[in-house]
Parts: sequence; C-alpha cells; structure tokens
Amino acid sequence: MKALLLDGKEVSARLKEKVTVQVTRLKSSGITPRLVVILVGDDPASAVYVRNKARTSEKLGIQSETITLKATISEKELLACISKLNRDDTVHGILVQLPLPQHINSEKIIEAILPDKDVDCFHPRNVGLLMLGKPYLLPCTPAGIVEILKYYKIETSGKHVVILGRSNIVGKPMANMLVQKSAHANATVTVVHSRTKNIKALCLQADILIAAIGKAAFVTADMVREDAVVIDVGINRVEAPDTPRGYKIVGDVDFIPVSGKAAAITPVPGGVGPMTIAMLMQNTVTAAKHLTNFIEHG
Ligand code: L34
Repeated sequence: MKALLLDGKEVSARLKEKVTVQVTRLKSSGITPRLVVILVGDDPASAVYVRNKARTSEKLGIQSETITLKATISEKELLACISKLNRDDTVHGILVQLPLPQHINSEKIIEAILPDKDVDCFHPRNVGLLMLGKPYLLPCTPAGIVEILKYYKIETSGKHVVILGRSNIVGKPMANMLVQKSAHANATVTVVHSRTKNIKALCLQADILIAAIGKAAFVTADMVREDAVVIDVGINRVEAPDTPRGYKIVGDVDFIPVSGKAAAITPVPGGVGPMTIAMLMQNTVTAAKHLTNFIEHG
C-alpha cells in the first residue's frame, strides 16, 4: 500500500475533544445540549448509525434521545412528533434519520424541522445560507470531509475535485462547499452522476476524488490518477460468509488496488463515517449556543 491512510477515527477524536470543551462551558452556564434522533422503521444499517450517534453524544456530555417509530407510522403522526420537538425549549437538535419509508414524503418532513434545530443542515433555509457562503450549521458528511482535508493539510485551492454522486446529503452540498471563495475551498468542482458521459476520463482528471454513489467498489484503479487523494463516502454491506456477522462494510472504492496508486485515501469503516458523527456533535452544540443566545468569552 502506497497511499497515506486518512484516519477518520483520529481526526474525529480531535474534533470531539473540541466539542467537549464547548459542552463543558455550556454546562457551567446551566445549558445541557440536547439532541433528539428520530428513527422510523427497522432498517438495520440505520439502527447502527443512530446507535453510534447516541453513544457518541453520551460520551461528549450531550443529552441524547432516540425516538423509534414503526415503519407504518403516518406522515401526519411524524409531523406531529417533529412539531412537538420544535416547541420544546430543552431540545436543540432534531435529526430524522434517512431513508424514510416510501409512503412518507422526506422533503415535507425536512421542511417541518425548525431550521434553528436542523443539525443535519438539510432544511432549505440552511442549504440556502450554505450556498450563499453564510452558513449557520454545516452538512455533517461534507463538513467532515473538509475537516479530514484540513487535518492532513491537503490543499483544495485551485485543485480539481471530482465528486461522484449528486445527492442532497453528500454530492450537492459537498460541491457547494468546495466552490466557495473561502478557506479550505476555492476548488474547481466537477459533479459526476448517472447521466455523465465519460466518467472514467473525468475521474482521471481529479486531484481529489470523492466517491458518494453507494456502489461497492465502483471506483477502480484505472479511474484514479497517480497520486490523487481519494475520499470514500460509501458504506455498502456486502456478503461475507466467512465473517461472524455474515457481511462486511465496504466503500465505493476498490480499496486495495486504488491504495496502491493514490497519494492518500480514507478507509471504510473508520474514514468518513466517524467524521459525520463528530460534525453532528459540533452542530448540536452550535445550535444549543444559538438557541440559548450563549456568548463565548475568551
Ligand atoms: N438524516 N440521515 C440523516 N442524517 C445523516 O447524517 C445520515 N447519514 C447517512 C444515512 N442517513 C442519514 C448518516 O448518519 C449515513 N450516515 C452514517 C453515519 C455513521 C456511519 C455511517 C453512516 C458510521 O458510523 N460508520 C462507521 C461504521 C458503521 C458500521 O459498522 O456499519 C464507519 O466507521 O464508517
């Protein structure tokens, strides 16, 4: 393996230390940051992510609650649940884990969350602020990726970043953040998606390649330029009969061959995933400060 391993566990540990300091300050002013996560249905992967969020919150002194609702819940009931949390002054962050069951309109649900408590940064108001370069909260996964690049001093200014995937949760906000005229941005961004012609040729032009398409081993070594930086956002479950759980987690990148060619690469697990959670913790604290008019001293 030639590539430097970009260790999301290490970077997220640093970030969590910074969050803990802020939590301590808030608590000494009588404010306990509080996050409520809503999990609808029993998707096993979502259950793992939500559990990781709750566990991390507790470690950092953030009060966390997970509301688990049946997959058959109506949209109206879910909206009522959100409305109650919007009005509850002890709640600073609300997160509805995606994906939601088919019969629920995700857009409608996201728009029902009070923007001040929207710790995912999915609400149109927060997405708009981000796009205008005046963010309130930051989208967790894209912001986590920027933190990895910062930590390892990977320059983005003037670099060509190719993003695979145009989702509202990763691809679009990632592109948005990296084109901003600001520190740790100023990149030239190409977004590649299912209708893109010549995906391989575009990927080969990337200084930084960010894979967020949700297809195991989609990015092969022949798509990666020698010495490129590769960020793997994918979390895919593939069958692995020889493991105790019967499956393993792999990214969107064909890790072993690509790590022989890239200058640096994030592993899966232990790469972007832990960063998403650490950024969620930071957003919860930012929201708690904002909602309580907390003023930082020193
Ligand atoms: N609303 N829905 C909302 N917000 C989010 O930010 C998410 N996401 C994505 C799915 N739906 C969401 C997450 O939380 C993906 N995601 C997420 C969060 C954490 C991890 C992976 C995805 C994570 O903890 N990953 C670990 C390993 C997990 C495992 O073993 O399965 C890792 O090391 O990558």
